[in-house]
Amino acid sequence: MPSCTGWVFVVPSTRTQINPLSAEGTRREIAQCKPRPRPGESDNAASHQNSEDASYTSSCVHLTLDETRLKSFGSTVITRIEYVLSCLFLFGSLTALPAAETPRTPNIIFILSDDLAQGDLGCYGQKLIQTPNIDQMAKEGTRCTQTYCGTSVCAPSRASLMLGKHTGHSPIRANREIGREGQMPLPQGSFTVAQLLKSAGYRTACIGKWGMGMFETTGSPLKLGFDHFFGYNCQRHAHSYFPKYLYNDDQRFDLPGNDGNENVEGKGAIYSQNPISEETLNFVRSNKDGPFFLFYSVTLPHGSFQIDDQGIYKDKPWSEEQKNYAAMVTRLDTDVGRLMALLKQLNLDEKTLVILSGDNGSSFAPQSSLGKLFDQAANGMRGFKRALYEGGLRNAGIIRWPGVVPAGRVSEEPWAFWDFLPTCAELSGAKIPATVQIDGLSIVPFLKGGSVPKRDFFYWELHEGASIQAVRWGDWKAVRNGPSKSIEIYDLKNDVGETMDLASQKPELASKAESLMAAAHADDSNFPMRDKKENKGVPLGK
Ligand SMILES: [Ca+2]
Repeated sequence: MPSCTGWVFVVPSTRTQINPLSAEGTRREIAQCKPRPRPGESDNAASHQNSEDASYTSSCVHLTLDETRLKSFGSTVITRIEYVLSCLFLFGSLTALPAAETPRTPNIIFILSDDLAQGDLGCYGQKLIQTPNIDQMAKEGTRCTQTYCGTSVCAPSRASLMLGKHTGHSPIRANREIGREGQMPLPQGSFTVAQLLKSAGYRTACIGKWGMGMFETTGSPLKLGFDHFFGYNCQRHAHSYFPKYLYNDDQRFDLPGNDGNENVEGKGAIYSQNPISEETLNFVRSNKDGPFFLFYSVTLPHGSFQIDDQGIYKDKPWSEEQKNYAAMVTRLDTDVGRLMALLKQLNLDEKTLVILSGDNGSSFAPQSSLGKLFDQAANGMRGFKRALYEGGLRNAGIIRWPGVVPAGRVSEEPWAFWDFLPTCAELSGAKIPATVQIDGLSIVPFLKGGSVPKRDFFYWELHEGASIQAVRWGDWKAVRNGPSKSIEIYDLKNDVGETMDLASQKPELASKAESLMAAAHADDSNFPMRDKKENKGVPLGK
């Protein structure tokens, strides 16, 4: 990290309240969308504002949204950034530091789509939904067919990713709403991958959706290692793509003209993915001298199935839901493409590890009209969101880092979300505190062309209704759909669809699975093992 003294002061200009759609040519300042520099740190923004949407002047920093262009382009909100910095003497002194004094560790971007199905992507066999940019990313990197989510719904899957723990040890093991807005927070003492990377000098941002604690709780992303947050904190709030507001750090970021309707008929002036996407680009531009960690927790294509433009699907003979869903997946792809293009433009390709996945399997049953049309289960997996069969747990796993991660490799080697934290530790050189227990293993050797580490087992549980569990060791998979239910045994090598329960034929495997489940599961009073709902538990961390 470059050393420096003093502050760079960031001063938002005066905000005005003007209806964006009635004020032709008037730019309304909507927020300062840039991570705030901290004492002793430089503001890198000054060195790289060369794009057509950005200009560099001098004296304060603010982000403006060009309202005329917003109206003209309809679905595409084009933000314009005017960076103005005081303390130019500080910038001058920093640029004079020799590069050799700042050895690099890679930038890390984890793109986590919400409710994406592996089978939604062309590179995993999708025929109807177009995803050219993600397919290209897969060609340029490694495509994993057995990347496992933390579990099969949002919050606990994300907690597993953030904490490096499987759901037998994680403090979040179900989606659980707390109050009118927000979910059960990560408790005091949680140690996230963002805290880890921050300790190694990374600038960190979560942009998109959080869902693990509102700002006043112990689960606030801003208390757990993220320098910057932008988007939805609450999962339910994220059901609207035309929300009345998002959050910029912990401050409301109003989106005038939106109705906030969480149903499919929601409408508005600003599709939330527009400012969210722009903010990811802003963060990368502002931190191009790195290292940075971007947790791009994109809400697409989670319901409600709202889209501002059905694009190439508009005239398809499909239902509105089918057209909207396809357009949402393609919109995800388009914005991934924009991010990849920016990395290339900034010469960050070979300095940046990018991983793309989804937080749980498809939200559609294979036999539903949408599931059938898009044939998301074409790869033969059983189950979907909220189940612990492979269709609920396996997701896309596309890993790109030119020059390091093999290009064009397709791997069946399994790894899981809880491997991400120790992988980041090895990449960054950051130390995981001795008091922090994790379950994951670093997959850095795999990233570099080798194999995933050997391990005894993978484990999942979920407490939505009945407490369900699954364990995989080798090619054997066990599922128990409630503590009093029988253990099912499947041979994934020959039966990825988990169609033939071998428990009665192989009782020794059922016994082994029971032992593994017992070893992996730590009791948590918030998530007692139950056969039936309902289990509200006690809110943590208020
Ligand atoms: Ca989800």
